[in-house]
Amino acid sequence: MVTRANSSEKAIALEGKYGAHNYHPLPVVLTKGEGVYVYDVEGRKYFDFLSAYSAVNQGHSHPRILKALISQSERLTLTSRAFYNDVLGPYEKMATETFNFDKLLPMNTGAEAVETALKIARRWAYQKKGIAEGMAKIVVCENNFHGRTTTIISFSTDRTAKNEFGPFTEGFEVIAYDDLKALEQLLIKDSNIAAFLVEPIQGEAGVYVPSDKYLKQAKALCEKHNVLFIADEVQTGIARTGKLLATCGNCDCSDRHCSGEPEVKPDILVLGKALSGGTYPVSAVLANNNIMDVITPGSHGSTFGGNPVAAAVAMEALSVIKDEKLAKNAFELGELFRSELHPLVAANPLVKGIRGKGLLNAILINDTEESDTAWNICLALKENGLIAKPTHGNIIRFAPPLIISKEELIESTSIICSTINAFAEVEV
Ligand code: IF1
Repeated sequence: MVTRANSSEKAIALEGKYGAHNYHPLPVVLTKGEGVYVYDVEGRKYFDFLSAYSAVNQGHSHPRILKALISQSERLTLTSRAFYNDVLGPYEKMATETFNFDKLLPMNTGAEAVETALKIARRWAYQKKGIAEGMAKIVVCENNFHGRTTTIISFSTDRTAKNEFGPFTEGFEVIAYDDLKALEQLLIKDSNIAAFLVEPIQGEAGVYVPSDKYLKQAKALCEKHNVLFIADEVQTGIARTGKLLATCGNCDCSDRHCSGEPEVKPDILVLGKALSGGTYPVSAVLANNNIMDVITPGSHGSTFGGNPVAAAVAMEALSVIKDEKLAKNAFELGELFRSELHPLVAANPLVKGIRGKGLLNAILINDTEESDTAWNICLALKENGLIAKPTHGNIIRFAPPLIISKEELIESTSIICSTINAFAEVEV
């Protein structure tokens, strides 16, 4: 029987007493989500401008995705991969055709999918590139975020996420993000490089959008040096940045929403989060046969990876993205969001800048990373009916569900502008 806290205060107290303190949530207790809105226990309504870190791109409790979740759950939830099931194959076919790869390896969380991609890259290096076993190295970027497992934090540069969790996994080289020279120098110097793992936009680091040519030229350097290009699109994928993928549009580039920059096709693509529309943990690794064929029976797996519910939900979640043209909406409303906030950036000294692509944006608060200004602004936004969360101190990420309408976006940007302008008056 489901028990619910009947007040926000009680819910917060219960989590404080009985839950590990691995987060410092904004003091709001949510009990319902619908489209772009979430509701707290006392019935207050908010625009959700985090979308569970871009997992709820299709909107909260999308009816079509829920229907797939419920009907599959009533039929068959889990078989393990010891046996076949009748939805995994159709899902793998749909997803590989959608993203234009030969094969898909299904996992559950983003971190598991990143770990899987690292294992595939290492084995490819030994079997296909001829690197001596145990010597493969993978290049990553400063301020990366790829998950929380011990191997992944081994190459993190975020002390909070890494400190006192050692000993760490070896075989990683860290270079500056958006620095082609650093990448080229390393690829020339070290013949044991198996792969380059990169976020097309660094989400957690503060929505860092690299220079236009970075991804394409980084991919070209990888090709030149026989190094795999691994795109972590767990957060930027599934239409969030105004294209189906931040790296590889794979859409009809005649559409206005695809700004037409040439596609960058990763060797290994990592997806998660909105692959299920936020209803279930679903992640995936996609690659072509010459890379994916290093995975043989028994060499990798997961109890829940590729389960029937995940497959059914992911098929519907991807269909919703296509049918509702959410990449186009993200592109157009992302442009509107940034233009609506430009006057605030120009006029208010508290806001240093705005950056982003599609509906993955962030404003830079004119204060130190250690300050609580961004946090206090988020508290004020919450009082005015919009929830968002700072990332790295002085940056506030704004990422609503991609189904947001123009009217809802305008209402949201006016909340953001009026809140920050009022805040600045009080602050100053
Ligand atoms: C937390 C951050 C965002 C991701 C990318 C892999 C993963 C993530 C690019 C791992 C996950 C989540 C994790 C969550 C908060 C959130 C986050 F703040 F941690 F960094 F979005 F920016 N690659 N990001 O963004 O996927 O295993 O979580 O399914 O750990 O606090 P996961």
